[in-house]
Amino acid sequence: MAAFNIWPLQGLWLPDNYSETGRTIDHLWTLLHTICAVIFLVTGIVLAWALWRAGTGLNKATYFTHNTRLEIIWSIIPGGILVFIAIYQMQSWNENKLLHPKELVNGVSVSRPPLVRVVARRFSWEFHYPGSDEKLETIDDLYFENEMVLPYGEDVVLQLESRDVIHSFFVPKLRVKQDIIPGHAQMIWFQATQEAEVALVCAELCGWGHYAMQGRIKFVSRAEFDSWLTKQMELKSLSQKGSAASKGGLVQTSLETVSINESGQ
Ligand SMILES: [Cu+2]
Repeated sequence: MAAFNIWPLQGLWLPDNYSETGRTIDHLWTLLHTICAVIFLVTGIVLAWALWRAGTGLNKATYFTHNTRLEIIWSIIPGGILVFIAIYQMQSWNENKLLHPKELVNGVSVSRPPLVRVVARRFSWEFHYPGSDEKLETIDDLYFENEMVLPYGEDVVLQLESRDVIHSFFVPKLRVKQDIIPGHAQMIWFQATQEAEVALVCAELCGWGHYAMQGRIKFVSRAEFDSWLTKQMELKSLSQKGSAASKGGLVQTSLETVSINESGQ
């Protein structure tokens, strides 16, 4: 893996990145693997040198119980590296996990509410959008399965929940991975940089159908997103009016009304 940090292999390991904060995660990934590669090379060279010395017969075998100076050195160096990594990654951790995006409402800065409620269950993804009342978990929510449309170029907050066991919301091209614990609503956020279609998978072994727990996320412009959402609301109210069977229930409509420019991927 370390070899993938060295030209001409550099860039072949990680998938494309469409996330604003993904760059810092990729940078950390490269840094950590470079540190690992250096340690691997240095220990390999020392080991080869020790074997060569033993083979020449220059050294007789000796026995000693400990070497205080050596033990201090090999404790301080790895300890120092770990402390450096812990401090160096703090900004990235804050951006991705602690600093919930804010927005201004009537001049007051408040936490940005979730745009979609994502419910994981064995073995699929449910996506619930607020309906015309702009509130989640009400009767007019829109419901889709395994396909989600989101706007790019702005912070998107998602509310993750599980209906049954532990799942993990993993979008490699956004560098997002978050465990979902039953009974706990977990917020995540990210900002996509461009129009794209990316894969969503479950990264927590959740049963026999785990492999099939896959979804798609389409990123479109804010204008396209708004018109798509309005259209879905209209379709839902039409369907509720027209069908007694769907009274008070959830209606699943197609996402095919949103076109994605394939070259944007
Ligand atoms: Cu799973």
